[in-house]
Amino acid sequence: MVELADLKTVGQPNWCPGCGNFAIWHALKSAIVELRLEPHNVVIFSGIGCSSKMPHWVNTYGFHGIHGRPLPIATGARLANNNLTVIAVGGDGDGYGIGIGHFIHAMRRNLNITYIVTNNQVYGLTTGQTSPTSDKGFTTKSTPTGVIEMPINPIALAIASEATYISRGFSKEMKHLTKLIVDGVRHEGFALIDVLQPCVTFNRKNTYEWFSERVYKLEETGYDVTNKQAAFLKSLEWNGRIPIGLFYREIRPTYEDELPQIAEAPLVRQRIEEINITALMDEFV
Ligand SMILES: Cc1ncc(C[n+]2csc(CCOP(=O)(O)OP(=O)(O)O)c2C)c(N)n1
Repeated sequence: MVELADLKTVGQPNWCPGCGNFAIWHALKSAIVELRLEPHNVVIFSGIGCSSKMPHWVNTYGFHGIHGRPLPIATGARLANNNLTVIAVGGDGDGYGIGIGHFIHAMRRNLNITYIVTNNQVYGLTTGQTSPTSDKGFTTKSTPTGVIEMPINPIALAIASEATYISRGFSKEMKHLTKLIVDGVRHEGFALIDVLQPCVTFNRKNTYEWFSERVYKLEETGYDVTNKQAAFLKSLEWNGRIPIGLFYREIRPTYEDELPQIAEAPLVRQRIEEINITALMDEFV
C-alpha cells in the first residue's frame, strides 16, 4: 500500500517559505495515500507557474506542460487510458486566464479529471502582475493604481459551465482540503477544487489572516450540495464571509462513459494495428 514516503521525490519544492502551495502539495499526497492509489496509475498534469511545478515533487507520473494547457493534455491522457487517475494542477492565471476556454469546455464535457486550481489572485512566477481573480482595486506592478476590472468568479463560472463537482478549499485548512481532493477524485466526472492559496511574496492583501477572518465551512451550516440555485447564491459570497467546502455535486454520465470507442477497453489496450482502413483510404484519399 502506498505511503507518504513513496510519493517523495529526489528534489524538494523551491516555493517561497510560507507559500500556500506547500499545504496543497501535502494535501494532494495525503489524498493519494488515503485513496490507496498506486503511483503508476496516477498522472499529474500542470501548466506554467509556481504551482504548476507540482508534478516535479509528487512521485507519480507527471507532465509539466505549457501555460494554460494542463486540461487539454489531461483530456488526451484520459481518453487514451481511462483507467488512469488524472489530476491537473495550475494557478489562477494558468486556468482562469490563458486556459479559460479549456476550463469551460472540460467542465461541460464532464471529463473524469480532478482539477486543482491554486488561486493566489496574482501571477506568482512572473513576480506579481494582476491575475483574473485579483480583487478590484488590488495594486500590483502591472496595475500600480489598482485593478479596474471585476474578478472572475470561478465557482459561479463552474456552475454555469455544468461542472458536476465544484468546491473551494483553503491552504490553511489542510485536512479539509485533503478531503475535498479525495472526494473530487472519487467523483465520477469533472471535479474543480479552487484553493485559496496565499502568495506571501506578491499578494499582501489576501493573506492567511485576511482569509482566516472570513472563511467558514459550508458543511457546518446544513447546506444542501445538490441545489444548483443555492450554490449560485453561495458562490457570490466573498468580501464579508467566504464559504469553503463543496458548493455543488451532481451525478451525470461522464464524457468517457458516453464514448462508444472506449466502452469495452481503454484505447491503449485496443489492438489498433488490426484495424483495416484500406476501404476508407480508397474511398476518401
Ligand atoms: C504563452 C505564455 N504566456 C505567458 C507566459 C508567462 N507566464 C509564465 S507563468 C505566468 C503566470 C503564472 O501565474 P499563475 O498561473 O497564477 O500561477 P502562479 O505562479 O501564481 O502559481 C505567466 C503569465 C508563458 N510562460 N507562456
